Amino acid sequence: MKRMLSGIKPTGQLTLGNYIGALKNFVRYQDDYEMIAFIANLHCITVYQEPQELKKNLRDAVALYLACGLDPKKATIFLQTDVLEHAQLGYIMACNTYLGELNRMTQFKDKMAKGETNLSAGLYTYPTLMSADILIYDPDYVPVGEDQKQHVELTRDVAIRFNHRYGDTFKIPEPLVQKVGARIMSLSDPSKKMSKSEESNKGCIYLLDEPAVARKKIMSAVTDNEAHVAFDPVKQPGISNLLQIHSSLSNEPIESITARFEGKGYGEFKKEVAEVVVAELEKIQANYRAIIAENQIERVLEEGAAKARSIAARKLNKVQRRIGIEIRKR
Ligand code: AQP
Repeated sequence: MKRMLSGIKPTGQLTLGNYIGALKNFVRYQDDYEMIAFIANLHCITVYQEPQELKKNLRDAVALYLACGLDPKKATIFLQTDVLEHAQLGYIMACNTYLGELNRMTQFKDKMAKGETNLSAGLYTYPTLMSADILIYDPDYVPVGEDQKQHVELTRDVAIRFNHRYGDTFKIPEPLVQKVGARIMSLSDPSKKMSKSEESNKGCIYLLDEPAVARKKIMSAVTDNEAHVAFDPVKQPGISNLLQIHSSLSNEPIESITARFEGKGYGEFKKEVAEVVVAELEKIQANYRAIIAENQIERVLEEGAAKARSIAARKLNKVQRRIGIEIRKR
């Protein structure tokens, strides 16, 4: 069975973007692939997080993984910090990544361009830890949203370089970016990605938003003056974003939705998008409440970490022997 790996960093509450771009696919893939799905808590602290809030977000993220349908019997679910090998391989990856490569990463460049000050060194080097997160498990595929594709490409480059220097050690993973929903945009500014840490939360739907709140955000979504429901991300980015959200959740092709709304107004269209989103949120939230009540989180994380550790420890040992820093045979 081919292996697939992905993670989410709960720097806030998980969003509809995380669900459509990542989680929903993890659930679909877990039947056909050996799925490794971790919570990237080390990546969270590249930007300051209030500790109590972070703890809550981490617990909620695990509960939401399960609530969205990840099954711990099929998928390996764990916290990154429970497998210390990630950080150690991260350092080794940093030693095999060039500054020029990190300088080209658009996520960091965007933050610099916005004039953000006091950016941490961890934020700059986080693609090297991400390479370790991936390569330590030898996955065949890494499903990601559009914004993370560049980091998986860097991972491939570093793995190829490492294999060339030290001999065949890592499998070269493929990024998997879906066609619809790879980049869900903010509802209040459709030129920006829907992000957990968006300043105003009007543009972002959180998976734990009250249905009425989510409905209101969709009804207030920024659109345009074209007055017809069409998929045109350049001229009609807001409507196109709503079409992507609808289609990803309802599985109805975008052309079929636009055909049904021929000659109808945006209000009617938004109402239907809101219904589709709210129905999905209600399902997820009912599961979430049951998972919290059943206290499943600790057990799931413990079992997942044990499975992940056994793979990661073997790989780290192999890497360290290859590069000459390990002198004991294990
Ligand atoms: N808006 C989105 N559309 C589609 N996919 C998305 N993903 C995130 N936002 C969208 C995908 O979800 C996975 C986990 O991402 P992440 O939360 O670890 O990191 P991120 O992409 O940096 O998310 P945020 O919300 O934008 O975080 P902040 O605000 O902290 O920077 C990835 O596969 C990602 O592509």
